[in-house]
Amino acid sequence: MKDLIVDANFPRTEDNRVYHLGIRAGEVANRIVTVGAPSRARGIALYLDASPKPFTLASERGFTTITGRYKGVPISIVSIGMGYPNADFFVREVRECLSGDMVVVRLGSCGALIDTPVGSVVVPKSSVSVNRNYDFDFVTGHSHEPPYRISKPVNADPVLHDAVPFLTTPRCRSFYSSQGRQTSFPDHNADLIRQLQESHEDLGTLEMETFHILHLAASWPGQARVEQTIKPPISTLPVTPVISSPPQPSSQGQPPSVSESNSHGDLMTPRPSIRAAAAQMVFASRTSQEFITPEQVVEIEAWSGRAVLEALTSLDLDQNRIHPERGSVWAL
Ligand code: R1P
Repeated sequence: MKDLIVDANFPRTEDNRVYHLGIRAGEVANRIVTVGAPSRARGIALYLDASPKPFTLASERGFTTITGRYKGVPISIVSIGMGYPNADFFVREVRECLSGDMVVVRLGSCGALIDTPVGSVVVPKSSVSVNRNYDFDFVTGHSHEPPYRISKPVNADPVLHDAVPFLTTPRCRSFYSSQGRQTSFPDHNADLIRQLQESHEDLGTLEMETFHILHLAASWPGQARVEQTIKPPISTLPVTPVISSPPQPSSQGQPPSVSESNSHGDLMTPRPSIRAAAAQMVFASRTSQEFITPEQVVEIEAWSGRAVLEALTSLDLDQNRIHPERGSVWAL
């Protein structure tokens, strides 16, 4: 860390850069493609307009943000690495850098449980979470607890659903144990995929970030409520629940925060939204055990990346509900 941080609650630098992504308002656009690998982000960015020259920021924590225009429409490509904690940093920190509506499509890789060849793309209508249960005794295998917990589904925005089959996609906390892979650890997961398929008959793919992105989008104030089945942990200690409230809108003369304001800096009504969906490139077939080749990766990332850019930029967003161009890195 080389910059002075001025806020312990939502850490930012003195010039308003968020702590992990390193960006500030005006460096991320309302339409966003998020990917796992920086090379994928750079590959998709090759399709951006030459002018204005795309802005690129690689943060110290491994996030890369590339912002420019595609066919004239402002768009960002953000590489977040792997796992739900990084997805969490991404959604929360981008949201605080963005006025107006936020529209996110994750373009990630996955393993397919259905009989679809590697190199195809699946667009899930919803996602469930598979969580390793730390209260299960993985050493002895004796426990009143199940080794894994499976959540209820959370839905994607219906934006990408027209052209491809509707499937349910679980998000798994880990690549190995929660995806039913057998390793040297006693993961008690030999039956996990069968259980998943029994509980969600249209289960299609396994990956690690989609559920959390969809869940945060659905949890954003003003969005449809998401139901959860995950039980709270059992504690033997007395606990006093404390419910925190989000900061109140600026009724006491404070200007609205970036995340609740419109392109004029005024409080936006209705509130800014977050819409999220995912497209998942099948890199591994869990039925045939086939794995994608490097040549196929180049090919699939190119055409699916372009398809996601097209899908996002053809979305009709209200011009009064987008981040101001003035002062932004996409200003012409
Ligand atoms: C595991 O190899 C990683 O690949 C998948 C998983 O979700 C996990 O992040 O997605 P990405 O290719 O987008 O990283």
